[in-house]
Amino acid sequence: MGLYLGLDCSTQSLTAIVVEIEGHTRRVVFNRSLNFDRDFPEYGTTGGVISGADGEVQAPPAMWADALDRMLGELAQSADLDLDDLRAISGSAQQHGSVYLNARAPSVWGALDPSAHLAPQLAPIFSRPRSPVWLDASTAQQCREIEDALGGADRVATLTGSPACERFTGPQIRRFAIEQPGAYAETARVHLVSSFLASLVAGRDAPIDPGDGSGMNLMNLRNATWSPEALDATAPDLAARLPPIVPSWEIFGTLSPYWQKRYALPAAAIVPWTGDNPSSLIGTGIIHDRVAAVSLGTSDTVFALTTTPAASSSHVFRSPTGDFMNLVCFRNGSLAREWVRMEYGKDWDAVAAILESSPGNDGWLMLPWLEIESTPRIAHAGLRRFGFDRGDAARNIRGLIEGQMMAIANHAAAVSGTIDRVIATGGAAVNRAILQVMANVFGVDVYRLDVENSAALGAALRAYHADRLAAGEPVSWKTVVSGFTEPQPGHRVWPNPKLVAMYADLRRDYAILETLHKDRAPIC
Ligand code: XUL
Repeated sequence: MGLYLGLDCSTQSLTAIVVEIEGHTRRVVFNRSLNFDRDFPEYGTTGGVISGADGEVQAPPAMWADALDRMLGELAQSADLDLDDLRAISGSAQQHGSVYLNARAPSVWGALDPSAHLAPQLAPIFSRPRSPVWLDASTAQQCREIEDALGGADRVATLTGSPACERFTGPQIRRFAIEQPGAYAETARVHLVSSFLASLVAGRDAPIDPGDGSGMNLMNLRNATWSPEALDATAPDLAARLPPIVPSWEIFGTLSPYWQKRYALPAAAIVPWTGDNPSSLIGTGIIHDRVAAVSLGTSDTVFALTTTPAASSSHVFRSPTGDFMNLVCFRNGSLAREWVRMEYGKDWDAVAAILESSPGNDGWLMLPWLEIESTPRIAHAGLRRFGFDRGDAARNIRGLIEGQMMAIANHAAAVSGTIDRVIATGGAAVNRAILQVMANVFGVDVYRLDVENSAALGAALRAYHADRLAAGEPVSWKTVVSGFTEPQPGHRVWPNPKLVAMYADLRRDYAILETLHKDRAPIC
């Protein structure tokens, strides 16, 4: 029996999925999540992060290490698993966030005491105790400076796959280097969240994979190497501070002696970690043209695999298959949905009933920018209501969720010219009423997959792919995902043709409102 572990460190939680693959047996045998706020209250996070002044949003990397420790402990105690069969481990993490380590890190994680918890032992390695994460929007000035140095936003997008973005790693590093030059000088290594956790698992400095590397504004998208001119435009001596970039499937180590001794785990192979979106690409089985995935998580994202990057997409990343993926990211995802539900005192069943009772919100629209938004770029947070006020619970709830779905569908045109089918994933995908709105707004079938956390599943499947490749028995991506990502008939949601026509009109109105209001402050 072969067991493969995939971990996903998202904004709010750490998830572990183990798949068993042998012959025709393909099943998920372990699936558990730890929630940062609930299970690690001592770190004082809200939604997994700590917000500061001037758009700063950070998280303590020690919390992620703590969660990793507890999760591997729980895995080791799982009576149903024979972990001697654990062959390979990979993972994914929220993209763009960065972890700053001093020169002591390699000696510390190479000599950890297996009888003691991980997080306290890591205290001496951080040159910056908190990591800026993807929600951080404090780097507008650094984005402008990087774009000026590299010849403008289009040039940065052509070179790195995205224009300079506030949440991307390069602008974040630049702000740190300029504002805290002493701490930057002490920084020997800048990791992504993904490569930091991969380092902890392997007990050695991990590489960055091209999928997550493309979310940094530092990597040459075409050849997946650090771009010297992007590095120069960002911070001094950055090349020496970045890990190497290696192919997503290149095994770089084994589970460290710390974990082997601490939890009696085997020396499983460690496969580079990637970003949650590239990992979800695998975990949703997006290996075909004309299929887009919509991930409804802390961020909402829509993405699709492509062999030729689209100039119109807001972001082009490398995919773990070695191809490319187009992606659009919306900052106002589950936290905005949760907010509107709580604000009007409803449970999710009541929200579903409201969505079903009057699709189209009687023509009234909302621009759902509860927080500042990344698509389109909205600097002034605040809901924009058209035709109703904040007292009307049903119209606010419908307005927000329908608005989100219209925004996703309108911007999805940039990731894939033709979309015949949508695969929905992420926490909110379990809500059938939301998927019905999505199907009607997109005008195509929407499928939900059995496994909710497609990023963790994708990581486990990537571990399997890399393990077979290293064994000289390569497996096609189609085979890798089969048995795990086929849409189940019971999870299919069909569009209603009459509502599709109505939403087509509303989508046009929504697009006009979005254009008219994106540079204006909220009025109500
Ligand atoms: C993508 C993005 C988010 C994070 C959080 O560009 O910023 O989707 O990866 O999950």
